[in-house]
Amino acid sequence: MNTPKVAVIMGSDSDFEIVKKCLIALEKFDIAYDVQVISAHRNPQKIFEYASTAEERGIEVIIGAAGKAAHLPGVIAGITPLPVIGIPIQTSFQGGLDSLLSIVQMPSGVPVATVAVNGAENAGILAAQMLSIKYPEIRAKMKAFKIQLNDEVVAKNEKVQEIL
Ligand code: RP5
Repeated sequence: MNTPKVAVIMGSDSDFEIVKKCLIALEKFDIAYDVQVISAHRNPQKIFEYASTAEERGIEVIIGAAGKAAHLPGVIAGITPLPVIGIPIQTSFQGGLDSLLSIVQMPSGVPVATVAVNGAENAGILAAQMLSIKYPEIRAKMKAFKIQLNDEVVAKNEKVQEIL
């Protein structure tokens, strides 16, 4: 098994169904990942320990998924020099607006690259794009993925044209 380049941390196991979409995206680009359930609120010592040692373990991007008062990605970004991507998890309060604002409204100096509510797939793709700056094999897969996206829309348009 390759050394994980991406850490995917979720605040609770209840986030896992959404987080799976991120793991599938990373697998598409053959990116090894480490997945953990660590809560910024319920075990803060552990998140400090994990985030402060991630770089020395070879992690290059950290993805944090959390819902409600979703401090996890921001706390991670405050600890590590690595780029952090946040996934706001949908909640019963206004469709997850609580999670989104908790993650996106970071103070100056501590950014979290925030994807849409439940946007776990995009978090995986964004992590792959960050890594593609350094790894040509990931860049090549990203270019192929872009062509695939284009081809899918062209095919959809052709179907619509046939109906008209
Ligand atoms: C957050 O609180 C987690 O990320 C999760 O989205 C939410 C609810 O957690 P559980 O009560 O289901 O463990 O910290």
